[in-house]
Amino acid sequence: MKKAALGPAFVSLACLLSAPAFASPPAGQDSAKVTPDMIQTASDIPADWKQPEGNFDYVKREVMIPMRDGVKLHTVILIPKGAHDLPMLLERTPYNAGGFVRNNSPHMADAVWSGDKDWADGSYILVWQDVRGKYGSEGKYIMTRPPMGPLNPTTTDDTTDAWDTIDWLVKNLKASNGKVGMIGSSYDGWTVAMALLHPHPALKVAAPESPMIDGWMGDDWYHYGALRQVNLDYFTGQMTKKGAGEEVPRENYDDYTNFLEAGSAGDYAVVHGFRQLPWWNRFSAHPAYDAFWQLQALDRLLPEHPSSVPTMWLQGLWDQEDIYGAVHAWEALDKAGHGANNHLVIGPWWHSQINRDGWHMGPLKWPGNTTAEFRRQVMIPWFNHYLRGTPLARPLPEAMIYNPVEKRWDRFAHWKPASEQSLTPLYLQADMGLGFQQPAGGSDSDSYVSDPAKPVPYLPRPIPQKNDRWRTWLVQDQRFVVDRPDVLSYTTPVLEKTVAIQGAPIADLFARTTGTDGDFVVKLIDVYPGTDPTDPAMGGYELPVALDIFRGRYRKSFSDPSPIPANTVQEYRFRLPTVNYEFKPGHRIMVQIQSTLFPLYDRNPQTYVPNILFAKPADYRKATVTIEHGPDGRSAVLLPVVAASGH
Ligand code: PG9
Repeated sequence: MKKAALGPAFVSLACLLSAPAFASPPAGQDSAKVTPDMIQTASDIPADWKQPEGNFDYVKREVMIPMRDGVKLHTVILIPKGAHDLPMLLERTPYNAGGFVRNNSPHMADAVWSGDKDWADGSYILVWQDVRGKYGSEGKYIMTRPPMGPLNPTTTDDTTDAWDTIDWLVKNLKASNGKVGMIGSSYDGWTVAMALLHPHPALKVAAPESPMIDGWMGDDWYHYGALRQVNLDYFTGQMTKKGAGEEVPRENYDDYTNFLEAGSAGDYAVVHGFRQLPWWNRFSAHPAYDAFWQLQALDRLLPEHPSSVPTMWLQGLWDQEDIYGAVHAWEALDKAGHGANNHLVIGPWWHSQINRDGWHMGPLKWPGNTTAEFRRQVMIPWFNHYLRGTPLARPLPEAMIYNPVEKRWDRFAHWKPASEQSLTPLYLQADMGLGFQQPAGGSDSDSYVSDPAKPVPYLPRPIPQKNDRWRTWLVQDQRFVVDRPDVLSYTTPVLEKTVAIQGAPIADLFARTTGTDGDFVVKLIDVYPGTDPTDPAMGGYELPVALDIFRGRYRKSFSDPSPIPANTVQEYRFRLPTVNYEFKPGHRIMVQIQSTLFPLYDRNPQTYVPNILFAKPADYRKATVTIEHGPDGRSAVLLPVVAASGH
């Protein structure tokens, strides 16, 4: 048999069998002479390692850009090799500019993360910068640093820092065409909005994505005065270290238990050391919408300093963190006469999803990758238009809002701000009914006992702190609470015709409580037919279309809260998030009302205390809440009904 015919296995076996003869030479015959090149006493880490970048399709630069007060900000720049005349895309962040370059791939599009890949095709210079005091930047970090003025007596803010950065970029990046676009989501969207208060002339286009605009009214910190206490982790994550801080340590897996056992949000914070955090001390001293919040609310400031930069205000229909910001900034600018260069985009997305894939939102599936398609077909061509003069195949309308029922983008030449909407009341009715006709006769109110010891969860328990369902909680099937005695669910008969709504529904409740304070949660829900042959899991699904919470003490004034007179009907009127929705024949519309949404929002003690953040255990009392829908008050959700699309 020829050796070759035996194959590799045989060869290696043969080698192994014969190996011992060579592996152990007789002792004393090995040379063991030590030569100098074998010895290292200095560090094995060279002082300044340089990655050979011969095969890289980009050059990475890290620079410290000086601001007007001498503070230097750490900035990471990726320049396509051989670039000339390229626009720059700037993102300013408290989340580690260095981390936006995920790895050292020689290819720019592989080195950056997620949504940035679409910009890394060699036609943009990409720039990320750490805001003052975070990660590589010098200076002091101040949470969403208020603009210069009464709350900021210094000579810098994120408007001047953006200005100085852009000035440096256009003067120092020879490969650029001297034009800058800004993007960024959430906090980074806030930095875009700040840049717009006094933009550098080279800033030619901007897209604040899910920007934090008014932290008290409806973005990250409060919604209409109810504290989003799960964000206390954000305080420690951002402000205990210059880099990434830790989350608050937990006793239990279920945050429902953690927050319930802690008592008030303030007790929880203080036990966990928050008194050391200057932001917590300022924050907790201003639970109402006083000057502290008003003077940093960007939807108030932007119309006072309108820019001519074409701006795309973008957010998600189910944005679980900043659902208020983009739409209110756009409305404020539009109302002040700046609609021409400001556009509104609302996609079928969770918070910041624009920079990731967008095939689905929880159980709702879209016909394509809605985010990638939007980036590639709308956003980047629009930026290219202003940054390199490329003609637009299709102009961007005033508003583009996704219709999640028809699963298509609707383009609006004129989108009405909420104040111009015409509204149709959908009344609460007797026997837990809901309808467009004014209620007549029958029982005219419904009551529940709201017990702060047993608050209504916002997700089925357990709700761990690291919680995958956080991103999609706003589309959570509401059947998990529908049978609770402290949740009222009013439902229409099965619809025979489509009810289409475009705009912001308004909750208009007339209610009594035995307490002297209280919260009201209103959910507008689409109840799916009992079976769905194409998607069985959606049979009977109760999909929240729009929901929000309102803290009762603010019913007359957001800045000057007042106790609720016990057992006296009061009106609670508040706006729900903006939607573009169709309730289809065969579906039913439901309105759910409850007084807690826990632990996302802190519990209202239901006894009036000066500062709910520091309510004491004895302040938390059961209250009987009565919702009126008769002569004492016709509670309703006012819907921005429009003619159905007929598609
Ligand atoms: N929603 C986050 C945030 C923004 C601004 C202040 C605090 C938190 C974010 O995702 O950046």
